[in-house]
Amino acid sequence: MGCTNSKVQPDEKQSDQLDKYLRQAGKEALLDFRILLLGAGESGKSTVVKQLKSIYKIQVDEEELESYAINIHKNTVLCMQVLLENGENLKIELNDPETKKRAINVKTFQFEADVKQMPVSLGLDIEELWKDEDIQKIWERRSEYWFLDATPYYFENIQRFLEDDFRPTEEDCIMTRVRTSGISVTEFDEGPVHFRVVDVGGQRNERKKWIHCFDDVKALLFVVNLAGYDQVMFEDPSQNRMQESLTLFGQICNNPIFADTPTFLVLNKKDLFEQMIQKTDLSKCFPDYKGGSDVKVALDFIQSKYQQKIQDPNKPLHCFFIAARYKKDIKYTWEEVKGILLEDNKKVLQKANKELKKSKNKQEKLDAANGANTTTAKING
Ligand SMILES: Nc1nc2c(ncn2[C@@H]2O[C@H](COP(=O)(O)OP(=O)(O)OP(=O)(O)O)[C@@H](O)[C@H]2O)c(=O)[nH]1
Ligand SMILES: [Mg+2]
Repeated sequence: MGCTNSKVQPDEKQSDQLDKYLRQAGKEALLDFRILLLGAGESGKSTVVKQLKSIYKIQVDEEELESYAINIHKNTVLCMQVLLENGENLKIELNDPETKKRAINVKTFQFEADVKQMPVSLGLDIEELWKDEDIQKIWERRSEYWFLDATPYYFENIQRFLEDDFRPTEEDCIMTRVRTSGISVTEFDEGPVHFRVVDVGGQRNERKKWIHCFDDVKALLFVVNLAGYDQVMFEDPSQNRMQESLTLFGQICNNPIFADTPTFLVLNKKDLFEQMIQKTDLSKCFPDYKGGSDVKVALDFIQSKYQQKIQDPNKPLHCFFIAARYKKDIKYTWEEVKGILLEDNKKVLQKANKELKKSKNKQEKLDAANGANTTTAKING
C-alpha cells in the first residue's frame, strides 16, 4: 500500500488531512498484521477467506460471480464423473438401462473452452443418476476414493443451477471449489490495524511456495478437515487425509521461524464430522482410539493428536471446532483470534499510539514554523 490511499480531497480541512495521513502512516509503519493460513488441500483455507471477505463487506464483483457460476457447473459435472469412474473401478454394476445411457452421456462430456454452462439435458441426467440406487452404492463407498466434499450440495441444487438466469447465492460461492495455486492476499482494516490474510495452495505440489510467506507472521491459522479421518487424498489416493495433515502440522508448528508465532488450530468441517462419526469409528484412522461415536470425545482425541505434535511444551495452541461453511462460526473464530492478537500486541499498540502522537506533534511544530501549505505538499508528495 503506497501513498495513494493517503491522498486527500481538496475540500477537506488541513488538520483533518494531517490526522488522516498520520493515522494511515501509523497503520503502514506499525500495525500491519499478517495472518497466514496453512493446511493440506481442501481443508477449507479459501473458504475461511471467502467468509472473512463477506464479514468485512468486500464485494464480489460481476466477473467473480460469473467465474463462480462457471466453476459450480464444472464442479457438478466433475463430481458425477468421479462417481462413475470409481463405480467402474469398484466393479459396481449399473443395472437400470436408462441409468447406463445417462452414465455414458456424463462420462463422455467435456467442457469446450468457451462453454460456461453444462447443457440442461446433461444436468437432468446427473439429477436422475444421483437418485439411482447403484450410484448411491458407489457414494456409500466414498472413503475408498477421492471426491469433493460438496458433492451432495451440487446434486441437490442442480435444478437451480440449470435456470437461464442463474446467479450464485452466497452459499453457492462458499460451496464452490476452486483449488488455490500460488499465494493470494486479502487486506482489510479494523481500527488501527491493517490485516493481510495470506492464503496458499495446500496440495503437495503447492507447498514449496509456502516458504515465501513465512516472514513477519503475526498469527498462524492451521486449518484441518475433520472429515479427513475417513478420506483419501487427491494427490495420493493411498494416503489418509488426516494423517497427512498431522504430519504437515508437525513440520509447521516445530519450524523455528514460528517459535514465537501465536498458533491457532482450526478444526473445520465439523458438520461432516458429526455425520461421519456415527458411521465410521475414529479407530479406522487412529487404532488407539477407544471413545466410540461420542462427538466431543472424538474431537478431544483429535485435538490431542495435534497437540502432541508440538515439541515445545510451553507453546500454546488455541483450538476451534467449526464449520467454515457457516459464517457465524468464522465470525466467532475471528473475534477470538483478534482478541488474543490484540492482547499479545498490547505493547505494540501502545507504542503505535505514542509514535502517532509524537509524529503529530512534530508535524504541528513544522507547520507552525513553515506555514500550512507545507502540510499539503507533504501529504500529496
Ligand atoms: N461441508 C463442508 N464443506 C466445507 C466446509 N468448509 C469448506 N468446505 C468445502 O471444502 C471444499 C474445499 O475448500 P477450500 O476452501 O477450497 O479448501 P483449501 O484449503 O483452500 O484447498 P486448497 O486451495 O487446495 O489448498 C470446498 O468445496 C468447500 O465448500 C465446511 O465447513 N463444511
Ligand atoms: Mg484454497
